[in-house]
Amino acid sequence: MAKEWELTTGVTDQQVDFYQQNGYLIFGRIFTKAELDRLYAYVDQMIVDLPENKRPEQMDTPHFQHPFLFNYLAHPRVLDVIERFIGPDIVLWSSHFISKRCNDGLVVPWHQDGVYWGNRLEPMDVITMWLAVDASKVENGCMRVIAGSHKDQDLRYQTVANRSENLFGSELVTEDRDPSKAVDLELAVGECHFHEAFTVHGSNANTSQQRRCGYTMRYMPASVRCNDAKANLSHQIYLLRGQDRTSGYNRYSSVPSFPS
Ligand SMILES: O=C(O)CCC(=O)C(=O)O
Repeated sequence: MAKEWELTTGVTDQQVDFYQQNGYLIFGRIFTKAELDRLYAYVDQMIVDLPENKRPEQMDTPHFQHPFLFNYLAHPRVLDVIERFIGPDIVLWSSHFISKRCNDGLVVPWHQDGVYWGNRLEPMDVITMWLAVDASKVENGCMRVIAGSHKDQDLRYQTVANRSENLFGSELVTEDRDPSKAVDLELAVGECHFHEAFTVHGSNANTSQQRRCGYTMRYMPASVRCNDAKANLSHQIYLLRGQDRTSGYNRYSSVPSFPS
């Protein structure tokens, strides 16, 4: 019989400890089935509406154009969980749908988000919640992590060999990752996992008949300074809970009104 749709609400001290030690954590469901079904239908339509030259792995910062997504990004149940990891002052850094079509979904090369983001954030302290809009399994290219790798911030990168098969253009060099510590983060639909800004992670191509769509929801403590405004980058960040702790350095956008 199929497992019931149960919500995981509290975060135990053991889970926080596991996350801190390993740089990732497989969690349960934070959204109800009705909530997830609504998101599923919404992102399905977004994919249908994509321009021909845009792949469904590339739906970066969709919340800038789709306030509806704040139903999920700013949901009190999500923020209660995030608060256990980063404290009560919570900023939305970014979000990204990475949907891999069946049979031709791209590889996500091994990388650390914090290296890609460079000096845009100081200190680099971001937690990503990865929400399974579809079931995410080895066969359809679930996310993989190298356990404990978040403690390594001096790893080396190279240009990927086959750019058209990869979502990003650079990847960790082979010598700087330990495949014996790779963990496949399989999830049922609606479940989520978390990873830290320097956790080495990636995912294989989707060679199965099942789509693999995940929603990355990224948060940072309000003490992290965002240098985007100084660098004339237009990326928007939102203070979702608590207070600014950068003495006014950060510029926050107002959370848009969104349909409940
Ligand atoms: O969806 C994936 O396979 C990779 C996700 C990722 O790179 C991220 O969440 O930072």
